[in-house]
Amino acid sequence: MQTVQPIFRAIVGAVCFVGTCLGLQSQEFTARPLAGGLEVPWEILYGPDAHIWVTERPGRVVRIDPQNGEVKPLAAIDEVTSVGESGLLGMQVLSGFSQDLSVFLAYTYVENGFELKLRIVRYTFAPGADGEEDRLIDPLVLLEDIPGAQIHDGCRLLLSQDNLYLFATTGDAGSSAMAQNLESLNGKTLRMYLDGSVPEDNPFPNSLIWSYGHRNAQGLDWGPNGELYSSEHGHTTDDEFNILTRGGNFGWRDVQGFCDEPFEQNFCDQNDVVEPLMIWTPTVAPCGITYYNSDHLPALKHSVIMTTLKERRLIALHLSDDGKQVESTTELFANEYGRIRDVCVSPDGRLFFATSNRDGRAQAGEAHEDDDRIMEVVNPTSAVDSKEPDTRGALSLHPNPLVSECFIHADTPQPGIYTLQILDVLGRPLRTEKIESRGGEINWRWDGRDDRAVNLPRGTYLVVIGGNGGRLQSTLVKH
Ligand SMILES: [Ca+2]
Ligand SMILES: [Ca+2]
Ligand SMILES: [Ca+2]
Repeated sequence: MQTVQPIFRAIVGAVCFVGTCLGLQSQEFTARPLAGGLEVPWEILYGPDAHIWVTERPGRVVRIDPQNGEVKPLAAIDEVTSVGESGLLGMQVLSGFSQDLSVFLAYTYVENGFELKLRIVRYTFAPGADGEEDRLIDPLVLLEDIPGAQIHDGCRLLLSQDNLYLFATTGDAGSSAMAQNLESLNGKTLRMYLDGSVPEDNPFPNSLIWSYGHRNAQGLDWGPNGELYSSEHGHTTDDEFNILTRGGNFGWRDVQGFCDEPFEQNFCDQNDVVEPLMIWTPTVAPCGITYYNSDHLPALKHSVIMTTLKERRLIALHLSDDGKQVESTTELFANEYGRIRDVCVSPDGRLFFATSNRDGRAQAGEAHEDDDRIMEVVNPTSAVDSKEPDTRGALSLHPNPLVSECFIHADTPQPGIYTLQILDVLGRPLRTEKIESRGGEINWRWDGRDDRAVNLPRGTYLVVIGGNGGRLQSTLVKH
């Protein structure tokens, strides 16, 4: 059994139990609507095309321009059956830069007229030529026939950090005994190759199961040191925040939350149950999560942002330096926007969340005419105001798109040394330069290469210039 520091448990459990969590005040933050008129946006993620990709539970995929909120339909998946909590759920987008985009979708469908099942499919993104619409084509079924239900279908998807594996959470589909049954794929975290086959180094031979003993996990993201964080719905008590470990037994249905009841202790000792980092009783209904580590919203740096449906707020879980514990929490937007389903972060640290007021669970009067919405978190104390990025007119890139080189010009109010970085779409620095501002200007020619002088493939990049209290940024496309 993995243990949790008893003192930590008492502090966090007790303090959050009465709703007065440690940490920062939520009044610092406001939110602005980016796009509305959606229908139960379930997954939102920041795509390699610098758009927010959205699944809507009835079966649609749309993309949203984060600059102006324009909603661009991409696909309607006819096979989706959406009843209760089921429908089109998780999504991941894999950018191969010089290759096609792969789009992974998880959804429920009906077989034999009445059997609800879960399927994971990989599509190819086909850019529209000559004014045609972009499309998703060539569906390849990676996994199907997982028993579904109107409740507890999972299914959050997450690519591994090396883009070799796909992780998926499955719910117990209302059959709680399945969670401890290693012959069943319900109530599990699954790990597969990108063609759906079983990795040889999975913990159980010839099985997609990565971890088990889950009730219905709907949040999944990577931490700073490769931790696989997950949020999970509890029954009437014990919503959980976990670090998923290879082959780990997370207890459901025999154990809820910590191994702290006499009837749980025996099972925990015999089954090496992994305890959560944190629990919520009464339950909050946790859903999508994302690890946040940007200076754009400095008060949220190095935290996991967790959405909640029932509690209708975001909860920032501030992590210890090693990412292995939650040290304090900040609650944002309590009851201001209704049910909150998912979050995503742009490479430059803009934080977006999706409301879920049309999911059939909202209270009377809670679903407004323009629900559901994508909102952006705005921190008035932040140096960069999301409504009016200070990039316009101050940073120019020419030509953009570039083929071989690009001239980067910036007006800098302060003299001094600045750091110029070329980042990939995941925010990873590829090229870093220290540049002096002369006469209030920076001029630099980028040759399309990274720090190792390797010519970078075509794709979307981010140019960021920071220093002396300012920050400029802009998106650059390399052809
Ligand atoms: Ca997300
Ligand atoms: Ca558990
Ligand atoms: Ca317990």
